[in-house]
Amino acid sequence: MSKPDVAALSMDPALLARARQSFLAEVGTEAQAELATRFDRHAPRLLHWLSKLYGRQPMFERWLLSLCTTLGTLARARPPVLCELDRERERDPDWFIHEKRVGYCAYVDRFGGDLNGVAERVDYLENLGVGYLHLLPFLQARTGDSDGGFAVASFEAIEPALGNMSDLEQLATRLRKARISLCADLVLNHVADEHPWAVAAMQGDQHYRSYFHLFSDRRVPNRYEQTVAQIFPQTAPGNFTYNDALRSWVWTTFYPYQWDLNYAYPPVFASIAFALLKLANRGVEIFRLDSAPFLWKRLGTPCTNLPEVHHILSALRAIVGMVAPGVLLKAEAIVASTDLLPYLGVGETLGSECHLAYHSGLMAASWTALGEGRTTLLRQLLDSTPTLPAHTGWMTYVRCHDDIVWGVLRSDVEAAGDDFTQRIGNAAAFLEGRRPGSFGHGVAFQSTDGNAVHGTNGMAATLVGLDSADNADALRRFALMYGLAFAVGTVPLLYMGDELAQPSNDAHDDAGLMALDGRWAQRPRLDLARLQQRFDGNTIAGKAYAAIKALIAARNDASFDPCATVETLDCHNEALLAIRRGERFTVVFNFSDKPQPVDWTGLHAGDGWTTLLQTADDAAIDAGILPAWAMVWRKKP
Ligand code: OTU
Repeated sequence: MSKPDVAALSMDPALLARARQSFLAEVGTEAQAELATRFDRHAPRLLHWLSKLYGRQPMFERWLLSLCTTLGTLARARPPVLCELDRERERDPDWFIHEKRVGYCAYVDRFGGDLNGVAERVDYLENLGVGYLHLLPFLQARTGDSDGGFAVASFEAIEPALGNMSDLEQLATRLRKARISLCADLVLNHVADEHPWAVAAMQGDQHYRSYFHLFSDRRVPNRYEQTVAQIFPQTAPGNFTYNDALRSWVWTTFYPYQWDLNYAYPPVFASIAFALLKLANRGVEIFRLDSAPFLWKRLGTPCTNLPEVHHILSALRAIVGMVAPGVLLKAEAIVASTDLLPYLGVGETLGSECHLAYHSGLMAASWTALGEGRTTLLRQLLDSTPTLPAHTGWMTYVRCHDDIVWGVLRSDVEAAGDDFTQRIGNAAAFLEGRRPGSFGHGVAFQSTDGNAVHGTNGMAATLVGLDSADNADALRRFALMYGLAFAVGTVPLLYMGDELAQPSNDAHDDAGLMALDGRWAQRPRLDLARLQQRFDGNTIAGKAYAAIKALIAARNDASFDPCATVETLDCHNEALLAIRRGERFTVVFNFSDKPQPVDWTGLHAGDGWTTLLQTADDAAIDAGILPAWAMVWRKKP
């Protein structure tokens, strides 16, 4: 697939020439050629989208030129080692795909205490086989509740309890030596009410008041509320919060202390772009664009996934291409599958949006399959997942710090002709231990009404029942869920503690947090006792650790082609899911509680194929039987 023709982009050539001058001003002759090439490659797209978004604003040209001047300054400030990385990755833009990197996601404090503590655990990650570390928000957060750091009070400082900027740089360097890319959250939809922009707005500064969506009375908010969904309907109902100092209602999609930024005001875009690039210059290699779907609002719409969101992301991508081309952008868009692909760039933003996106629908469908004991929805999801645009990939995962957001499946369930609340409500209730035969001990999130489905909380081990029973079935369910993520993802993501089968959080000192926000159930501290047990095959931790290591090893086998498209195969059995990835790699998963026959020849993975990984005894497999919740990875040598 080719990039959209630069000539087809609309912008004023005279303005482009002046922007080029601003960008290249004061660049030494040495760097000039390289930066000029990057400008010529990416700036037409930047100007195209920015003109579209902001071209009608007064002073647009002056703003744009000053933006380009600052981008030039940030490009010049980029440290030489990172410039080298940029060049390498420009030569090989698919590096993150064919290097078969496995991700790991953790809170800084819960994993290592602080940034230096994380640095001390780099060996652990290296030995595990991780090539990508996503640290949840570590920038300075507001005091008191901060939504786990997602209420950012400063983009320029580290949360004091976690360290400082120099610790961050050292950690990034240490990670890079181990070939682990550091991924950081860029919370770009909102800032904390303590952020200097919010404080200035409260002091009446007109410029900063424009950073937010403010309404003097309820008339307009009421109209928005008719079409905008609620993320935390119980703990933070509504999307607007009245603030006395502002004498206005302020848009707060999430918690009342998280103020949505107004991207219709150009300086917001510039401020966020600079924040991103400054962190990139400290060594952050990947940005998780938190809550990306919410960046643009329009009356009468759900105010998610609007076209302008994609224009903003495409403009950010162009900026990254100009200043820090080694950096990857990852969309956190927990949306219906049909709305998801555009985040990887399709149509007018083809090849120029995010490099990676979470496949949240697949994650939720895999839990549905486990809850239902059948794979129909999962297969439907996989079959309807469009082919990835070139140079992009899916992040696949089993659990994360958030709940399993069931709503992402609504349109798929309805397309299957089923009632969403009934079908998904049943699967969720099963995983939450509320159905006969349940093995899971998850907890419903944001819905006390037993008939409503919103989200489910819990660590993977707890949801598969590996918390209460050290049994082979539970372990197979655990491996099955991770097996799916590892078999179908471009970059599969491990969630901290899962490699040791840590159950949901039951720490007494977290009780307050959990009462406030149930998602803390899946945010335990790293269990050091389990960490010690990881090589002991007689412990649950040791078994889980071995299972994860085996998955990483199997992905590294030559038969596993990360560039190949995943296709499902027909098993004529709803309990099973079979996938093929390229010519040499096939996996069959049994999501049911009963053994199922498998016809390897019928799946064209019989003669001449060997087993790469299995979670059942040879005897059963040789007899053509896949035990309950087992999987077999086959390869053609
Ligand atoms: C993201 O969440 C983060 O992952 C959450 O931890 C934050 O609370 C939230 O943003 C606000 O910063 O925005 O696009 O439970 O999955 O809110 C989806 C719902 C998000 C989360 C959802 C998600």
